[in-house]
Amino acid sequence: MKLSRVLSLAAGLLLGASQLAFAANATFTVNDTPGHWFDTGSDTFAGIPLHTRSLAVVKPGDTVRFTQTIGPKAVESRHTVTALIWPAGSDPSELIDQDRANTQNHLVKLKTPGLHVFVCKLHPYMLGAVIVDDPTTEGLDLGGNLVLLGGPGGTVPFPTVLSGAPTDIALRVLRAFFIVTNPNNWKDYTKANGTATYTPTYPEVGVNLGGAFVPNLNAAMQNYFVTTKHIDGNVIEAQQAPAVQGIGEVWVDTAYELTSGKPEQFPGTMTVVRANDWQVTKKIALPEQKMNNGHNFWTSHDQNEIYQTEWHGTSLYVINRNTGALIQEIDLVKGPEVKKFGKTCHDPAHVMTRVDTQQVHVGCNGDDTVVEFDRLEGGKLRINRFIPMSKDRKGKQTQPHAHWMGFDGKSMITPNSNTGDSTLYDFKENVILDQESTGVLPIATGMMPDSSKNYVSNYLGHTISVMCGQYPKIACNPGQKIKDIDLLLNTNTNYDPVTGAISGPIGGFSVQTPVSPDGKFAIQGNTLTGTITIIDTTTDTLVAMVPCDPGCHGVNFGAKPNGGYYAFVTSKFANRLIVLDYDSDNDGIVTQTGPDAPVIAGAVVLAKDGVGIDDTIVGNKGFGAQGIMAVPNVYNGWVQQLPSGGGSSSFCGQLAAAQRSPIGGTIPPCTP
Ligand SMILES: [Cu+2]
Repeated sequence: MKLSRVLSLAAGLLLGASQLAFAANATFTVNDTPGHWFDTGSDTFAGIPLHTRSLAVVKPGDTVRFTQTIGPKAVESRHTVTALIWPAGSDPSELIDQDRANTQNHLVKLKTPGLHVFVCKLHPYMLGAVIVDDPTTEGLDLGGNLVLLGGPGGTVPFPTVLSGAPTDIALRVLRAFFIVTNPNNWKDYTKANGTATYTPTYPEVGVNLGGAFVPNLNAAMQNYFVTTKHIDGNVIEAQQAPAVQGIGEVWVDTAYELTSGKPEQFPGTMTVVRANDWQVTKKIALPEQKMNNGHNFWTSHDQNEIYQTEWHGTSLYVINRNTGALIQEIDLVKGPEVKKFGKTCHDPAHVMTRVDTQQVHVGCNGDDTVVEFDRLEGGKLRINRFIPMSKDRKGKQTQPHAHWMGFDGKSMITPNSNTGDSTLYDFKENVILDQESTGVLPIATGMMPDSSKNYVSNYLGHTISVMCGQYPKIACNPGQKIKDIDLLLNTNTNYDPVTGAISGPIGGFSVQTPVSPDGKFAIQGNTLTGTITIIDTTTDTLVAMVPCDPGCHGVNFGAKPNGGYYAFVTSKFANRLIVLDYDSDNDGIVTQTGPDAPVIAGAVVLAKDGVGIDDTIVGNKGFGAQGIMAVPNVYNGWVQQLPSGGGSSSFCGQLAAAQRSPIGGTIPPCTP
C-alpha cells in the first residue's frame, strides 16, 4: 500500500506513513456488545477514521486472532467465526468455520490480498472485516472479485469489480457492514427535527478494487448512496402512530438497548407498546439476571405470561405480562433443572407454545435440540425433554433458530442454520418426518394456518423455501421442498445486481417469514435491502415490497380493529416499530401499486425514557428490535384459546367474528 495518494484530505495525518508499521497480528474480541461484536478496540487506522471498530488491516501472511475467552467480555453465549466474504482464489485454509457453536478462540492466517469478512452463523449480524493489504499496491486492497458465502448457486464469485466499476450488490453489502458495525450509523428516529439527515459514514481511506484506485472510500460510498441512488442523505422523517386505536399490546425485543444496571455486553430490554394509544409503557431489562439480548416472545394461552428467550445467553424467562415482573428464570445450561437431562440449550432463540397441551418449545440455536417445557399451575414451566432436530444424531449440529408450530400442536418446523436444512417434526408419533435442504443459513419459518405448507427463510440464500406441510393439499410428502421463491439474485428479475436497477419486489438477508393468521400472505423482513416483502400464498410469488429500515428483521401479525390484521415489523439498526396495514380493505389481494398496495398505518418510536420498570436506559435507545409479539395472540389455533370472560373489553370480545375463526368454521363462544 502506498499511502501517499490515499487521501488528499487527510494528507496531514499521513506524514511519515511510509514508516507505518503493520500490526503483526490483528485481534478481534468476539463478544455480545451491540455493534462491536467483533471488536478490534480501535476505530482508526494510521490515524484515519474508520467509523467502525470491526475492521482490521494486515499484510499478507499475517495471523488474525478471534478471542472469546479473554477479558471481562468473555462470552457466555456460543458463537462461530465463519468466513462470509473472501477474495476469489483464497486458500481453503483462510476460509475458517466451525461445525459446532462454541466459546473458543480461533486463529487464521490470511494470505490473499483483499477483503475478508467473518460472521457468526448463529447471530449473523456479528461481523468483522480484515483487509489483507499488499504493500506494493496503491490503496488498501479490497480485491477485484470477492466471493460471498451463499451467493447465487452456493459459493460463487461475487464481483466487486465488473468492467472496472463496483457493482450495486457489492456496494450494498459494504454499506450493510458499516451500518451494522457502527452504532453511529444506525437510523435514530429521535433525531427527526425536519432537517437532520440519515447519512452513514465509511472509512476515509483510499482503497484498491482489483486495480481501480478509489482515493476515499467514504466519499465514493456517499456519492453512490446519497447522490446517485438517493437511498441515504434523506431527512429523517418524523413518525406518526396509526390514527386508529389498536387492540391489546405489542411486545418488542429491543435487544441492543444499554441499561445502567448491566455491563454493555449484557444488552437488551423488552419494550411494551400499548396499542390503544400506541404508547411505549414499559421497558424490562432484568438487570439482576443480566438478561443478554432478549430475542423473541410468545404468550401463555391465557395471555397472562410472556416467555422471553435470551439469545446471547442460556436462559428462558417467564414474565408477568401485566406487571412486567419476573416469575421464573430457567437457566438451560447452568441451572439445576437441566442436570438430570445431561443436555444443554445454549443461545435459546425462539419460543412458541403447543396449542393442544400449552407446552412451551424453545429452539436451542447453540445446540442441536428444541427443549420442551410443561406448564405448571401458577404459570411456571418445567423442562420435559430435549428433542433432537437432527436425523443423524452423530452429524453436524442443526442449530435450530426460529421454529414454528402447527395450528393443532401436532407439528413443528425448524430452520437449521448450521446444516442448511429444515426439520419437520410430528408430535403424534414423536418422529422427525423429514429433514430437507432449504438454502444457505435458514433462520426462520412460518406455517400455513392449516399446516398445509411451511415457509423457510434462507438468510444467506436470498430465498424463501416453500415446504410441504403435515397436511398437504397438493401431492407432496410432508417436509419436502415444493419450491424456492427467489428474493434477489438467482431468478428474481426485479433486481440488476450490477446497476442496482429495481423493477419490483426484492429482499436480501431475509429474516422472519410468518404467515398471516388467515393464511393469505407470508411477510418477510429483509436486513440487506431494508425492505418488507409480501408473498401471496395462493401463487407463492412476491406481490409487493415496502420500504423498511436498516436491519429490517422481525414480523408478526396482530388484530386490526374491526377485522383483518396488521403486520408489525421491527428493525435492528433503526428505532421504530412499523405498523403495516398490508391489506387495508381485507380483500385478500395485495399489489405493488394501486388501491390494493400495502400502507404503512404508522410507526412507534421505541426509544422512551422514564418507563423502565427495573432499570434505566442509557444507550442505543430503542435499537436492536428483533422478536415481536402481539397480544392477544390471534394465530389460528391460538386465538380459539383466548380466555372468555370480561365481555366486550376482553381480548376475545374485541375481536371480529372472522378473527376468532381465521380460516372459517365454527366461531367459538366468547362468553361475557
Ligand atoms: Cu453469535
